[in-house]
Amino acid sequence: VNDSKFETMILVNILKKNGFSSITTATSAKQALSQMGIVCATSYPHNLPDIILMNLILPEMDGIEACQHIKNTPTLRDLPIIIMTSTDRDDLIRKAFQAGATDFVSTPIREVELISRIETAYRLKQEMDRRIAREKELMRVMLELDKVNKRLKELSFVDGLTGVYNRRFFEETLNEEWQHAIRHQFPLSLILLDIDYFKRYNDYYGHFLGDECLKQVAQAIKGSVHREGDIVARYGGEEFVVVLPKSSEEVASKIAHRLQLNIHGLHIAHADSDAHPTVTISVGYSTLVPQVGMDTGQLISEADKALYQAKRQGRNQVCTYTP
Ligand code: GH3
Ligand code: MG
Ligand code: MG
Repeated sequence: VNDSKFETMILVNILKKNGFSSITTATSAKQALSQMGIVCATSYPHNLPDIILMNLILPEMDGIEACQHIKNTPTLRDLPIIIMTSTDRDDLIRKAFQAGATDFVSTPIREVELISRIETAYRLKQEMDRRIAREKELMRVMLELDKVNKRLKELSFVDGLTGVYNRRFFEETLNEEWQHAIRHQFPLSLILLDIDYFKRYNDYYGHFLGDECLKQVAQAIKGSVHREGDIVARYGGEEFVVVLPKSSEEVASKIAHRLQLNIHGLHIAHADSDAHPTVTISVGYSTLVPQVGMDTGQLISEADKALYQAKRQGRNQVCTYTP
């Protein structure tokens, strides 16, 4: 960038002689900025050079102001700018550096000095570009890793066969809900359910259909609870557990009966069941307002006792815990 066509011609000759073939010249800073597509600091630049060689003194907009423009454009911040100046005014050189100039050469140009400074600036620019590319790649890999970790965590909480939460997730979440219920004195309900005569189902229909049945039952249970915070998990084998935070006994009873009805609604034939010609479940539930000094085992054990009672009374039914 030089307003003297004669000086520019000499400069271009020197550069070409030293192997720089792609050279764009401008007679003013404004022209140079518009060649790069910079209309204002926010406009998107294009046709970018690797290095800008610019006079300090220019008509209209001088080299210092042009430096500021370029450095204020985020995508151009790292573009090296070598200022050419004949001035021996240290204050202007200092200002040019403050405005973002990378280096300066004094005029009249000494070829060896100019080429050495261009090469150094170019090397630095390449190093900078490599570093930015590495940082971008690192960022991309980190985001990818983050996604994979989240997915892994999700998977470690899900039962592989049925797709509902696993026992580990159930235990962790029940503990959290328990503490929450103690703090706020909310009721907490827990439903345990077990498929009736499932061993016979396996024996009669085979393990493969047994698995299919488990999946369908799990999905039907999941589809029976709708409130955010409710948890459906596989407790083990053909037993499932439903945690209902902030839920009264009435709510638990309603959902327990809905579970029984919805499993009925699957109409999965079970020819060897003594309870019903299709797959059924026995359900036990309990509700309590947790107190300091009690633990989650009490709630589980109460629901389990209720479930046992449902089994003993003939299966295919819902029982609540009675002390
Ligand atoms: P009850 O009505 O008293 O609950 O009888 P049950 O036969 O359902 O109970 P039992 O505990 O005797 O048998 C449970 C059966 O569940 C035995 C086991 O083979 C089966 N089971 C447990 N996990 C799986 C599984 O992942 N896949 C299949 N297909 N069967 C399973
Ligand atoms: Mg069982
Ligand atoms: Mg069973």
